[in-house]
Amino acid sequence: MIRETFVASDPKSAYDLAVAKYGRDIKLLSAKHISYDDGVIRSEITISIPQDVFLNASVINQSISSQIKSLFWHKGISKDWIDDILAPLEMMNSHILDNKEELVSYVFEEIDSALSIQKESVGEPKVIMLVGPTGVGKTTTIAKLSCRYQTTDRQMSLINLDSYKIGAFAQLDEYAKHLNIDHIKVEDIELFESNIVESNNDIILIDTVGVSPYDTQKFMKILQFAQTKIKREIEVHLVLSATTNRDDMDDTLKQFDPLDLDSVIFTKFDETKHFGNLLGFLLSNNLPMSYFCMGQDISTDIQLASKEYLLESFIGEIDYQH
Ligand SMILES: Nc1nc2c(ncn2[C@@H]2O[C@H](COP(=O)(O)OP(=O)(O)OP(=O)(O)O)[C@@H](O)[C@H]2O)c(=O)[nH]1
Ligand SMILES: [Mg+2]
Repeated sequence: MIRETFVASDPKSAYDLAVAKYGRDIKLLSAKHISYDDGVIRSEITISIPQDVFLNASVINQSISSQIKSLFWHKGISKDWIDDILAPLEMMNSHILDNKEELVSYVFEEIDSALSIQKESVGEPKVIMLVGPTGVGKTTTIAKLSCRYQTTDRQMSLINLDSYKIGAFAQLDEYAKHLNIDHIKVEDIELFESNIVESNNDIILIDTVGVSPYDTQKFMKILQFAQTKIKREIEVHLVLSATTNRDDMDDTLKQFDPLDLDSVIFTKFDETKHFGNLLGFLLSNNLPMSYFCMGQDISTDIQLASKEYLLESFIGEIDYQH
């Protein structure tokens, strides 16, 4: 039980104040008249409030901006980020802070301008390496990108650096044969470099072994490949599943950050309806996103990352009317 004291000119008025704040589920514990320093005698009552009633009332009595802040925190946007974007409004004591609807649209506009997209240049030569934890869909996404880039006249080939997982080569080779693209397995760094440097292919896609955020040994091997000193620049994209929780996304990023990541590709959009974690992750880490994948079909289930798509999916999660 939580206790609170109310003061008014008479006991009934003091009790009415308590009811106005907490409703009728309160219990009167004591009532007394007290002579105050200004010489006036007032009535002071003490009530007890059930915990759930107290918590509900605290939410209702919060300022609109606190309510909206906690709404976004609960959906995965970090406290620091939301505090920072509301700080200028609070400093100006802006009227936007008094209107839930306006405040929510303000936050959405800020999210929209903070997100960044890595532009796709389909027709340009490039070397792309996908990295990420196990099972997030790296190999499937390599196949999806091959399909996508096949629409250009560029020559393309695949390099497979996954010599760890049994059947890894066969998995990608199946797609490569289907798409009629060269596919080789490479284990040492010299062969890797010469393959890229001597290749006549404009587009080279590199698949890698899945690395848990805590497996330093496997990560060091990928780092060696990603940081080879060859003339052609290697774009490195981190692949994450949209279903991953925020702490694991953060640990994964910590692991892969030394690779100087170009963007994040999110897979398995079709397996979740909750995008707050993902959005909070992007906002806090200032990372561009490049593609969204939403299924297992390599010819259809990939699209360019889109702020609108993400925000429209997220907006449904923000119920600010209650
Ligand atoms: N629902 C859904 N499944 C996906 C998506 N992308 C990949 N998958 C599935 O996820 C599973 C793992 O995909 P892989 O491409 O083998 O994942 P990986 O990251 O290469 O895995 P490792 O090489 O073992 O680290 C397969 O069953 C894929 O069909 C997606 O966008 N949506
Ligand atoms: Mg794989």
